[in-house]
Amino acid sequence: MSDLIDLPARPFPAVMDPTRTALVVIDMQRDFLEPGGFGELLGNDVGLLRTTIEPTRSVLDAARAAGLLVIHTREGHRPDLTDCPQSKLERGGKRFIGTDGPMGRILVRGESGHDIIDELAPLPGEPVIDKPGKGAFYATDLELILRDRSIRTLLVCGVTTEVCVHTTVREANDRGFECVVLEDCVGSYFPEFQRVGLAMFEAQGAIFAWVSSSTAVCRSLG
Ligand code: C5J
Repeated sequence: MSDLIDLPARPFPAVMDPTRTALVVIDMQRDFLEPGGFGELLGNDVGLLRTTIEPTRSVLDAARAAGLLVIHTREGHRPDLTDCPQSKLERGGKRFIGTDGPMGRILVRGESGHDIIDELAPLPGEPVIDKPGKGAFYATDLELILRDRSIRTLLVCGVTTEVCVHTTVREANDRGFECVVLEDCVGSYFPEFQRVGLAMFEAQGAIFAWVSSSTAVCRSLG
């Protein structure tokens, strides 16, 4: 039996077993966090997402030191774009995915922009899930990897709060995983979406997630 942790969280503490907890870091890719990528081409200020880097780095360090399973995800597509639906390619009447940018072809696997930012680079042995959709469970082997390790709880960091983080947490919750979203480690290009996105997780008695912070996780794991 391992020791359970009462992680300070909203709307009430989240009980987690560290041996059955994974840290999932969603889409901390250059294409979302650095100038010239997909996020900026869509008209967004990437600076709003970059505040998540330092706290996520602290959580990564704490999770690695505590021996938690650490999983990274990347949103992107095959070079021939056969896994990118036309509807996604031409959303909003503009086409960015697959076109050339300063960091290579936008959201295409193997290109520099598609990769995870240096500050949060995966260590050898940490699974990296390449996902064609917004949710990390859709068309990936994430669930298989989590079930194989008997994981129950996911600590969730990443971008963007209202898109890939929300979609992934909803998918995880429906599969029976308990999700704790770390509020300073998830980011949105829209402050209003960040505020409401976080409120939605914890509403109605943690309807599909708890909300905690990097400090709470680092203290609890430490
Ligand atoms: C978006 C993501 N926002 N990772 N992707 O298109 O949230």
